[in-house]
Amino acid sequence: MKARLKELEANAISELESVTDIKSLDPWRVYYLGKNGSLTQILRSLKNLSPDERKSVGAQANKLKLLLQSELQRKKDFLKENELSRAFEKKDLDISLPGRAFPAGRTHPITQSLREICHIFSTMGFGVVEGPEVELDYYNFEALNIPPDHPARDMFDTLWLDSSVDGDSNPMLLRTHTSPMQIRIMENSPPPIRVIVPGKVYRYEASDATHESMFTQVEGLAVGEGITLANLKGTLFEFASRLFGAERKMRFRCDYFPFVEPGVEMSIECLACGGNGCKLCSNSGWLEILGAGMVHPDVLKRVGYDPQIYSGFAFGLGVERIPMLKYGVEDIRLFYENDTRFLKQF
Ligand code: FA5
Repeated sequence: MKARLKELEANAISELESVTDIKSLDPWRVYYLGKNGSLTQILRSLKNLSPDERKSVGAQANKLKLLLQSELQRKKDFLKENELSRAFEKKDLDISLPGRAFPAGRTHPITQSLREICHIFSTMGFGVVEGPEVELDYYNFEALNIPPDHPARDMFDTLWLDSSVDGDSNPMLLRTHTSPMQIRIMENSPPPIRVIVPGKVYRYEASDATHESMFTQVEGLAVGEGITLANLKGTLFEFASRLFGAERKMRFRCDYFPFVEPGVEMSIECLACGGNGCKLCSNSGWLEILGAGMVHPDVLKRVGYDPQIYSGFAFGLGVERIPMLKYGVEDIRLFYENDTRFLKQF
C-alpha cells in the first residue's frame, strides 16, 4: 500500500507538471482527488488494514492528500498569472479601461421621507422620541379612551400577541398607531410638551393601493397652557407647505378619534391628478395624510394633568402617503416589494 502511494505521488506530480492550461487542471483533480479518485479510493480501503498498518498508511495517505491539494493550488495560481501576462503581452488586456463600479445602495424612500418630516418638525421646536412596537392594550387602547368592547376598536384591526403580562388583564399587541406614546410621554414628563414620535405600526387588514398591514406613522403631541385648535391648524399647515410647497391645497374635515375632542383629518390635493380624481385618490382629488385633534380632557386627567389648566393637540401622520403624493406613486405596496428598479428612482 505504501509503495502504491509512492507511485501515485510520482505520477500525480509529473502529470501536473505537464498541464499547461487551467481547463486541464480539473480532469487531473477529479482523477486523483475527486469522489472516486485514486487517492480517495485508497483512503476508503484503509478500513481493511490492521490497526497498526492503518495508522502508518493513513498518515502517509493524508499527507499525500494535503500535498496534492497544495500543488494543485500552486499550479492554478501559476497558470492564472501566466494567462494574465500572456494576455497583457498580446494586448488583449486594456489596463487603461476604467474599473467596473459596484452598484451603491441608497436610502429607502420611506426613510428619506421620515427624515425630512422629522427635520421639518425639529426646526419647528419638536423633540423626537421613539417607543415600543410591541405594546400593552392599556397604552394602545384603554388610556386613549378605548375600553374593551368600545366600537372604536374596529377602526384598528389588531394583531394580538399570545403572551400577556399580568394574566389576561393586560394583553399585548403590535401597536396599531403611534398614539400610545402620547400616554407614555405624558406619564413621564410634566407639561409643556412638544414632541414627535416616528415609528412602524401594524394592522390586521388586507392591503390595497393605499393601505398596507405594516406602515409608518409620525405622532405629534403638544401640551401646555392655552393651546388651541388654531395652533394645531397653524402647525400642520406650516408643516405641509414646507413639505409640499405653499401652492398645494390642503383641507381639514371633522373626524372621530376617542382620544381627541374635537377630531379632524387633514388631506392634501392629489398631485397625481392635480385634484381631478384618479386611482391614487379614489377619484376624490384628495389624499388623507393624517388624523388629529385636541387631546381629550379625560386623557389628560388619566396622566395626572389638570385639564382646567392644560390643553394640547395631537396628530398621527401616515408617512407612506407623503412620497405617494410628492412623486405620484399610485400603489403603496411598491415601497415594500423591494424591486430595485422602483427604489433606485428616489
Ligand atoms: C390614527 O392612527 C390615529 N392614531 C391618528 C391620530 C393621532 C388622531 C392623534 C388624533 C390624534 P388613522 O387610522 O386615521 O388614525 O391613521 C392615521 C394616518 O395613517 C391616516 O391618515 C393615513 O395617512 C395613515 N394610514 C392609516 N391606515 C393606513 C394603512 N393601512 N396603510 C397606510 N397608511 C395608513
